[in-house]
Amino acid sequence: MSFASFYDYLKHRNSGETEFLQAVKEVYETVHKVIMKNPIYEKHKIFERMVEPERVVSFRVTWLDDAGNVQVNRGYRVQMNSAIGPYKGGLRFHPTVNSSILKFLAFEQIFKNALTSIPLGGGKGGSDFDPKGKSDAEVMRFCQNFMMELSKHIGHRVDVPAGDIGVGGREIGYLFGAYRKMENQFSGVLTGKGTNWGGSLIRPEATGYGLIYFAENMLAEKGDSFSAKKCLVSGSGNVAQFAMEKILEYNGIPVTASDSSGFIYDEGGINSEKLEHIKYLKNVRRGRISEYVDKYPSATFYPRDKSLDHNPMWDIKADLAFPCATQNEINEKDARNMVNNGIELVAEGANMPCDNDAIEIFNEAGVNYAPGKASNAGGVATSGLEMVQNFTGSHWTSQEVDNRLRTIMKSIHDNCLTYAKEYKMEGNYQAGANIAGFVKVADAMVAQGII
Ligand code: NDP
Ligand code: 2IT
Repeated sequence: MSFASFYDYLKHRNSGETEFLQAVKEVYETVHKVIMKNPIYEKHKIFERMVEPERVVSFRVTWLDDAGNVQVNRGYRVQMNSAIGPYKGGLRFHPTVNSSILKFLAFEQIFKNALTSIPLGGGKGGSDFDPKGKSDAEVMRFCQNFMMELSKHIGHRVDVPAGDIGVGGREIGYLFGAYRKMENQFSGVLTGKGTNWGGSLIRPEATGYGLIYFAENMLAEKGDSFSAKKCLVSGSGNVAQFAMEKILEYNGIPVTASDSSGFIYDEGGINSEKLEHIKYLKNVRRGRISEYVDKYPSATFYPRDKSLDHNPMWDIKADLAFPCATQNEINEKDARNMVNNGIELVAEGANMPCDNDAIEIFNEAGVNYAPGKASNAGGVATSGLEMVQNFTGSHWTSQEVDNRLRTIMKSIHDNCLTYAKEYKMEGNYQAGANIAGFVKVADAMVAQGII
């Protein structure tokens, strides 16, 4: 099928699902020539099958708020592809969650998980529930009611959810407690668990650390390093915090952090002490990044201005950029600003933070660009290591897990370059990641027949 007719077919079947269509288009543009070269993929309709979830469940979640009012939310699990392993992927609790967002995330997860070299299929789930401003008791009641339905569809050999935006250690605890009680079973059904009840050391750090290990490999490839490099980081949650921690360890200088209300710019650099304060603000107080300037008045807070067609944070002159908040946070205009300011490298901590126009601009300008499917895969890879520890009843040291994470990130990096070279797109991590992930899953689907 030609690209144009495939895209028409896709739009017709998934009308209005803009994020899902965007994610599929991005992959299809790079794997199209692989499909053309291998008629077996076309014959088996591999790509048409990959864009059709194996199963989607959508369910009502009813819970009582602290005032005794009944609240109704919608829960989902998208089980996208299990050709190479059980469904695996996070749960997102955010008011913007809908079927398009979760299908895009589950679709990307197929290729990301294939890159980790651990046998994991692709899935994603979540709810339009907003944990912001809710008490611990409200979050607990929501999680218990969410799990009442989700538990029917998951299992440690079937589908293993984890965290994502709005789902961290607290939520995983409540979800795991509810599952254990309902199923009368202590199993590795979720990852990101506490370390004294089946969790892996380094899982909380893994996405951010893995991102910086990946970027370090990209820089090393060009004979460069993090030393004294000014870094733009967006977000201030799990991924952003541990990315900044590792940047500091490598002597880079993070100068920004953000949340949905705006960003802070600290020209002098966010050092370890300041980063500890961000962790306290976001994890303990569950406050806003704007409060950073109360303690460090030499920094500036810029409130989010929705009337602008770009984000001024990406217009700050810097060497490296790590978008770690959410999808579509870098558009064409932002990318142009970054290129004009001489940005050297952009590595995605978030999923799909750069839109397709922005990626094109980076590629044309020769910016060293890493797609999230490769550069943020350290989180799910370490979830895979947590599953291995749960299956074998072992508990590895931080050093052991961290060493494995480093090795995995290096091998994903090298694998991207190998595949990019094979398909004559040397140095293109985007093409390399998509093709490497695609080929692995496609071959498994062919081998397993028409199902
Ligand atoms: P967190 O909930 O810990 O943090 C999310 C951060 O992004 C917060 O600072 C949040 O601000 C900000 N944010 C969320 N939505 C928006 C928005 N619409 N506009 C601006 N800022 C926003 O989530 P994570 O750090 O875990 O996830 C960040 C990204 O990384 C996501 O894209 C996620 O899919 C991806 N990812 C996460 C992995 C993990 O292991 N956790 C693994 C791989 C990828 P606020 O506090 O205002 O909501
Ligand atoms: O986007 C992601 O890879 C995650 N949110 C982590 C998924 C996982 O299963 O650890």
